[in-house]
Amino acid sequence: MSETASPTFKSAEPAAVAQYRHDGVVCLRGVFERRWTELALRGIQRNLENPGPFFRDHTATGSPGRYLFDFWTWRHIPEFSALVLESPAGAIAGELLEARESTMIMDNWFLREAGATNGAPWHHDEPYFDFEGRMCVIWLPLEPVTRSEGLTFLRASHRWGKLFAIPQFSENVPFSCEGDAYSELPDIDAHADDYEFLSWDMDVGDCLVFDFRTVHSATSKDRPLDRTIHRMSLRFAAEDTLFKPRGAWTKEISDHLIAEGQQPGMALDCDLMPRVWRAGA
Ligand SMILES: O=C(O)CCC(=O)C(=O)O
Repeated sequence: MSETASPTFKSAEPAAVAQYRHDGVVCLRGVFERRWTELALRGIQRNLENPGPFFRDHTATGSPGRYLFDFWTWRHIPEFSALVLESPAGAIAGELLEARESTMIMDNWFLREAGATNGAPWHHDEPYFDFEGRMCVIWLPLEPVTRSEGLTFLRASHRWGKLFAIPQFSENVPFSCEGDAYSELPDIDAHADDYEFLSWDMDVGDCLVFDFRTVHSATSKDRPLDRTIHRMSLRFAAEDTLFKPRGAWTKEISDHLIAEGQQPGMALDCDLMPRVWRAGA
C-alpha cells in the first residue's frame, strides 16, 4: 500500500461507529500511514534489545518460532512515545468509544514468529485489567495478514453481559482468575455452530478496534504460522473509566499503577497513562 493510500485519520464514519457498537469490533482501512507502522516495527526491535519489567515469553516448549510480548514501554522506547502521543490512535479510540476524551492505558506489542506453535487463546480483555468503564483495543498488524493469520472475534459477545475467567496465554506464564463474578468460557471450538465469527484480511495501515469485552483469539492459535507477524495492541479508555484493582491475578499491574501515583477508585490520572485526545480539540 502506498503512503497516499493510507491518509491520516480525520474522523470515523458513522457506519464504523455503529458497527463497533453493534458487533464489538470493526476493521478500519488505511488509517495508519506507513511512517507509523514502520516506526512501530523499529520500536519493537529496540524493545526486544531492551526488554522492560513486563516482558513475557509465551513460546511453547519445542516451538521453532517465538511468541513474545512486552507492555508499558512507551516512555523508554522513543518510537512508541511518538506512536502513543502523535499517531491517529488516540483519535480513533476516542471516536469509536464515542468519548469526550481518550486515555492510552496500555501500549503492548506481540511478536509471533514463523513456526510459533501457540497463539492467543479465546479470551476477552476486561478481566486482565484493573479498570471499569468504556475501553477499546486498537490492534495494528505490521505485516499484511490474511483472515487465518489475524484475530477472530465472536460477534456481539461484548453485549452478553458476562465476565469470563481468563485463560493462561501459555504454560510459561501461569495465570488464574477467581471469583463469583467470572464464568467459565464455553468450549467455543467444540460448538462453533453456536457462534458468528468475524475476521478480516488486512493490509498494513488497517486496524481493528474492539471492545474490551469482545471475545476473541488468534485465528491460528492451534497451528504454526508460516511467517512472522508483528502486531501492536494499543489500549484506550474513555473519560468515565475508574481504576479498580481486580484481584490477586492483577496485583503486579495494580501495584505498579499505584506506585506510579494512580489512586484506587479514582479516575485515570498518572503519567504512564496519558490523555491523548479530546473531542473537538
Ligand atoms: O496479537 C495477538 O497475538 C493477541 C492480541 C490480543 O489478543 C489482545 O491484544 O487482546
